[in-house]
Amino acid sequence: MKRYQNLLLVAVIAAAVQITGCKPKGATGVAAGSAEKAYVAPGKYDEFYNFVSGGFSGQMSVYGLPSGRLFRVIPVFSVDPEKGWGYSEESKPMLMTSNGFVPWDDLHHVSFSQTNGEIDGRWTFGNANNTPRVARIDNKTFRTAEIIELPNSAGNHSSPFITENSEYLVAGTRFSVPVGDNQDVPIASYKQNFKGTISFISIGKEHGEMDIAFQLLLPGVNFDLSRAGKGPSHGWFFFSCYNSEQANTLLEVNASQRDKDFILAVNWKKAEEYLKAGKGVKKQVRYAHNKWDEATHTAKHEIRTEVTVLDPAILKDICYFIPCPKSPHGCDTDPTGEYIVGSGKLAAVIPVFSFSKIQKAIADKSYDGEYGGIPVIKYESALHGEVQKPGLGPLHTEFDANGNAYTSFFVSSEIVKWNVKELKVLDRVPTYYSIGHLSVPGGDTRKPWGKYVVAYNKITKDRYLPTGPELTQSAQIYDISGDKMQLILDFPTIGEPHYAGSMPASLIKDKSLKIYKLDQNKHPYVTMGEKEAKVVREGNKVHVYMSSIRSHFAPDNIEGIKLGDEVYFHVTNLEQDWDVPHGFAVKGALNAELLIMPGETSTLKWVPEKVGVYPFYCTDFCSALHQEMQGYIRVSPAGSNLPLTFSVGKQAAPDSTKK
Ligand code: RUQ
Ligand code: CUA
Repeated sequence: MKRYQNLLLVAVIAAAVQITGCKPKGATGVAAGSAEKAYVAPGKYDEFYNFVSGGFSGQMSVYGLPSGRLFRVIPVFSVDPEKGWGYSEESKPMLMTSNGFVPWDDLHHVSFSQTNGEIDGRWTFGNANNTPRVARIDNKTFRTAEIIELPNSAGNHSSPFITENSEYLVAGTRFSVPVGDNQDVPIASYKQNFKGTISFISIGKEHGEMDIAFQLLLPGVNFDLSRAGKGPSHGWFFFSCYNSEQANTLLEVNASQRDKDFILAVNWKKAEEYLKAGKGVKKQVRYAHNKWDEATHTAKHEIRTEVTVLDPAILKDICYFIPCPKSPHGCDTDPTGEYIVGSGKLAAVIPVFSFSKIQKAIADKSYDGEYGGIPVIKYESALHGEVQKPGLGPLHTEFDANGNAYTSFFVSSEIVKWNVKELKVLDRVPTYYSIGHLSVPGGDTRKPWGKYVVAYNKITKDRYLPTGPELTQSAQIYDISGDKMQLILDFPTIGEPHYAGSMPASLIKDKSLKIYKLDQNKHPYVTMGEKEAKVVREGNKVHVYMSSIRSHFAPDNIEGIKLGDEVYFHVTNLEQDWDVPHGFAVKGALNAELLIMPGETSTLKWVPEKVGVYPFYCTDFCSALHQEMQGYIRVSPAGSNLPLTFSVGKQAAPDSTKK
């Protein structure tokens, strides 16, 4: 009977999910007069930077809050022809993996570096959900500075969550897979052969360099989301897991059987001790580590071959499972670090666990047996309490500084505010529609700034002008400064937003880089000034040392290229002024443009396939005479003996056409 009820609940919720939830009808949701709270006058700055994941676009976008104005799309895991990311010779290595060049991924979560549990503004991290990787973005340049791949992992979803002094980022695998030497096993042998792993990525104190410190080998469940402990729970990590049924097919039914799945509590300080004591096992693997070098304006790609694995089924006091109703998604720790909120997608309550009770349960061995060799703490022994009747389909929870939690409900399309200690629902507002994540500035840290909660919605039917079969995804900003949440603005987003984070503009704004200093440019093919511009042939490789400055290239006439040549345009932007990039594009190139920042060198590879004279030009409207910023390159037949020549400002004599 119980099982039948479960199936019924699943069916009801699945049906509700398909019709995209209970849509609030009619109203725009904005009360008169409240929209001006989102108004930032022309020429004025926003109060917060909002970094938003781009989902299946693979990128991250940066908006202002509360205006919702889009400032920048940062290319991370996907090629971006607008900025030449993944097209320039310098940036191609950033997208290399152990599988080769991967031009796309699925970025779900963002995370900021922290010091003492507060956002410090230095770096932003993002996860690749498909080919498991984590990226670090330098907040000074708004550019992806480093990408590390994760071996023994398949689908890096519970990532990249961070500890309160940026000791580690975690990356838990969504899909369990066979790991180890023999991976050619029947899918039906899931229960015997499939394993999940969680990677702990260390972050260099000064420069943020990422390295895989260790991995935990875990039962074959799906790890979904995660949060680090804070304050008293610093040293611990909490992960939601579903599919504790270990189904290998039709998960929508087969992974919804059990009444409770788990939250996994990980004592990473303990793991560190075991690591020091030499209890880790070194495994031979292959994974990419790619890093951008600011001096050479070039990425380096390397393959690393070793990782250390700890087995918590043997090293008993690293991991503990806590039962959590039902297919939990979000797993969020409150600012005090005492409370851990599990959000079961199919659960009728929100369970709140207590860190101190978890510690006591472990001390008292208040267990309900084991799962995959890991102790299972009794539900009641870990539980602080349950929020009753909160809504349908809880997904994620963020916090303000006053002891309140804000939980998103996908199925009932709403945000519900409740008090963490008392577990009382205080307020609810509709979202338009089917909210996924939500975000309060600093709402996942020890110091939330409160003020707003931003909803990231999956569906926007009827909110925007139609654009064919697909409509924009969107964000909605709610003012949470009063007792009642108040919708103040909708704005469309790029890709599908999953998680996002915000921080006060003051943490980044004055440190933001304005130019790259030309005299510090260590690119091997830099052109320091126009006099150094030249073209050099090395066999069939032709290196063009080109400079760009308002409003010409040097050289801008090149002859003596032959079919079969590979031409490398190394373009240095000589400008030393803020916001004066130059672009570079060649007719017919099987490539994107370059967009070269002041003081930077970028390289476009071009293999001409037809004889002719090809124009190239600057693509970025840089000056009044931008339209004049152009040149020609002549390509002759393979056997031609035309010498290689180049020039700028050499105007042909009136009669030169006669020769
Ligand atoms: S998820 S909409 Cu990929 Cu973070 Cu919950
Ligand atoms: Cu340089 Cu337009």
